[in-house]
Amino acid sequence: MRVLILGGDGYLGWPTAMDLSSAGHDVVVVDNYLRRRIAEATDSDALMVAPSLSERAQIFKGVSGHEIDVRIGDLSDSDIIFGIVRAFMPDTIVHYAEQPSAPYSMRGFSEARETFQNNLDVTFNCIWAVKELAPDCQIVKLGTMGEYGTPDIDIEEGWIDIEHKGRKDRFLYPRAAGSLYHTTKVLDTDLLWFYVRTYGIRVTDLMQGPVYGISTEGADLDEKLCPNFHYDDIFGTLVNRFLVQAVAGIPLTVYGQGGQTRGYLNLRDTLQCVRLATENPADAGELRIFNQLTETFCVNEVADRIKAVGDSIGLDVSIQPIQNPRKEKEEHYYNPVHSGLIDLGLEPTYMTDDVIAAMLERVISNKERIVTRRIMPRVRWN
Ligand code: USQ
Repeated sequence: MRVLILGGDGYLGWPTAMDLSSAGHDVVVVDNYLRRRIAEATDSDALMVAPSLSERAQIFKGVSGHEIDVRIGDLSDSDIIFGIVRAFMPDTIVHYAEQPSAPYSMRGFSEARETFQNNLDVTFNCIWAVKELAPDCQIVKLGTMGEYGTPDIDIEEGWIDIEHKGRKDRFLYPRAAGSLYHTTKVLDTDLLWFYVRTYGIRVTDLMQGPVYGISTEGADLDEKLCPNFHYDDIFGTLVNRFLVQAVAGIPLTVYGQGGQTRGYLNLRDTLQCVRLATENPADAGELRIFNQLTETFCVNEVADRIKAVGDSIGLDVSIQPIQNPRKEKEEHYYNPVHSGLIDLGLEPTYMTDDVIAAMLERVISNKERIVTRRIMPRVRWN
């Protein structure tokens, strides 16, 4: 298939490009390095230095023989995306090209506006490029489990049947996001749904939980191909942050009571899910939604697991709850359905002690690169 990856420089975008290219697909990636610029401006650089996309594509070709075509451009400019879609005529567009940090989106007016404009503009341009130029192309859109918030009922996969005054209908599952970033993903879903039901485009919206991990088949071919592994308060996600804190000897930063529960998955499973969605497209006129997670943990459980494994390999890990910089429930019900991707063939990589130990070893080998001032939260919700 011809696959166009929007946001190909990201933590997920680059490993996805290598994975789909290794699977024999024809891959073009586009990025404007927005995340790199924000990381530099906020002193939030990743643990390992990632070469430019073109350099990584060259290294990847050298070690695997597979070619990835790189374009640098701002996808919020409709001319850029229309030009690329017209020339490449993709069968699938994997859309990751969004500002992905909840804390950054809550930092102030200009960061909120930048997140809002970038994320909605890219989604809007992507929809129109497909509708006008490649109407049979599937959009595989990265959404987030954070769209749903933490309701006191089970979270269905995107849709819910409601009975009201003796009549029944099916609706998008209610959304209640906890940051402006997560809210842009809610708005994306609504936009996609409007264009699906009005113009019959085909879309898969992946409601993904926080991802962790460094290793993938492609990334393991050469150190320079590894994903952008962030541990800072802006782009770092919970598990990756705790791994680095454990290695640096900094007490694990549990926010508040630590009962916040989310659906986690290994980076390797993100690749499986995106490949499954790509190779088994949604029907024309269908907005197919999957909850993309493999297991649920609360923050305290993640901290306890990483402490236990860290201590067993000779690290001295401690846990120190700190005041929660976010506005979120710290004790709540959480039971998301996540059977759709399993039914399509996903084979989960669970967060076993061996998986945690391997990630810790990888961080230990980069220990001298850890910049400890990037760890404590610098953005508060209020
Ligand atoms: N948390 C801590 N201590 C920390 C960092 C986080 O207790 O040092 C807590 C947070 O308060 C939250 C939970 O851990 O309750 C998860 O936080 P996170 O930073 O791992 O995840 P989040 O900000 O929600 O965002 C990340 C990605 C985002 C993706 C989302 C999936 O950055 O792009 O959409 O995970 S989800 O969380 O399901 O919405």
